Amino acid sequence: MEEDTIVSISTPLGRGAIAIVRMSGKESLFFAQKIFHCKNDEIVTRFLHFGRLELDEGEFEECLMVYFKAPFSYTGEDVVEFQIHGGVLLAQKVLDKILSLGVRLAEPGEFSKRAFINGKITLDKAEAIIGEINAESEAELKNSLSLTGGKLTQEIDNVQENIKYLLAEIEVGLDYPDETEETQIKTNIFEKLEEVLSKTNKILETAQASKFLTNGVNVALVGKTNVGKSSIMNALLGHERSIVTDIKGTTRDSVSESFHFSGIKINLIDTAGIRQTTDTVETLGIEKSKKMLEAADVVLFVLDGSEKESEDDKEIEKLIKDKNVLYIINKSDKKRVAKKRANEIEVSALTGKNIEKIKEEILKQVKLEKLDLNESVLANERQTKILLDAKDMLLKILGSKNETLDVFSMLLKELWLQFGKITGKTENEDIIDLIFSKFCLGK
Ligand SMILES: Nc1nc2c(ncn2[C@@H]2O[C@H](COP(=O)(O)OP(=O)(O)OP(=O)(O)O)[C@@H](O)[C@H]2O)c(=O)[nH]1
Ligand SMILES: [Mg+2]
Repeated sequence: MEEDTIVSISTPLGRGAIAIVRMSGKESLFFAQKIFHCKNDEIVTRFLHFGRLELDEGEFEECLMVYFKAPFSYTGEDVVEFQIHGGVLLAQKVLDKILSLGVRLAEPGEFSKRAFINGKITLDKAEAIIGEINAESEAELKNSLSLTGGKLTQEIDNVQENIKYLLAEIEVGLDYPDETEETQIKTNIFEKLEEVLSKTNKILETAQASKFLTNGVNVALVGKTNVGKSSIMNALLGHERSIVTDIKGTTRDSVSESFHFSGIKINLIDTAGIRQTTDTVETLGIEKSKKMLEAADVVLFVLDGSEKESEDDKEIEKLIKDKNVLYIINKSDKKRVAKKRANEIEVSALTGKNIEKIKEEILKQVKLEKLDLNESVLANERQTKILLDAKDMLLKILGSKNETLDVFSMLLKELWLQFGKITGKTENEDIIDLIFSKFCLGK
């Protein structure tokens, strides 16, 4: 249990009807009673008490106070919450008063860190809470919620359990060294490890989807000048974000804006039309367009359907050959001259034809259209990295069939620890600190 008592304002700073100032630690009640007084000063755990909070000399705030006695609180420690009237100044004043008693200001995420240390939440649940606090779009929120549901914890616990079972089996084998038995044990180990590998791969597959749910899908509009990239950007957004003219080279810098479709955030980037030019500013813009391409999850390659394809188009096609590309054949209100493409959508920014279809196709490209959030086990970036490393370790073990049981025992212990990094069941200080520093203050 941590020694000192911490405090912070737990509600968002801004105007609201109420604000909550929260303390956690062994001496929470002791400090609270120095400044808060209610009828008979009798404090009962988990009851709301109406009373007066002493601020400056002769100045009071009438408020509600609740005391959660350890271990029945969010952090697992003694917790006191003051529910005061809203407003930044008042909350700050209460906070200052408590700090002046010798209570320490909580670091970002410290309440949740203590909850984790005291076994109230698992590490992946804590991360999911960070996600909920920061969730922007609906899908992102669902993603966090499914993580809080603890599905990942369940899966990882399961994997760790399997590995532990194998370790036990090896121990028995070491006690009775017999040639045939050793071969038997090894066969069994490899069989089980193959299962662990396929489970790991399954979780990793959903991890990609998870990244899109959290950060959105990056979509770049590219193409030569005047094909209608900016017009399509505006049509997708439903308002005039990017400047449109019939002059070639109108867009000189990248323009970005996000919108939501089917609960997924789509980050659109309109880029400068790519062509051979001697204009310095335009050249810089074109360079930037090429960079934007790298970060794009989906490329919308815009072509003017009323024109024959040019050299510029061919150049662009080379640039995007490794990308996830949708061919957008624009100006379908005019006579079609451009050749047919396999993965094309005929659209018109002018009439709005098939603009909604582009949105649907984007989700299809990143395989999000069929994603069942209730079924998936999702993982965030940190967890994905751990899983990828675990997968490497697994492949290495599976590739070294001739090692002795002693060596396997050691490798499996390492593997067990590796999986444990996801849920925190390894007690590694570093990961814990890293995760909790991402929390916002007061959570
Ligand atoms: N007929 C027709 N004209 C269009 C359509 N979409 C765009 N245009 C016209 O094509 C011209 C160029 O449009 P922009 O959206 O500025 O093209 P851009 O690709 O962004 O051009 P740059 O920024 O110069 O690379 C404008 O005059 C638009 O009005 C369409 O679907 N049909
Ligand atoms: Mg433009």
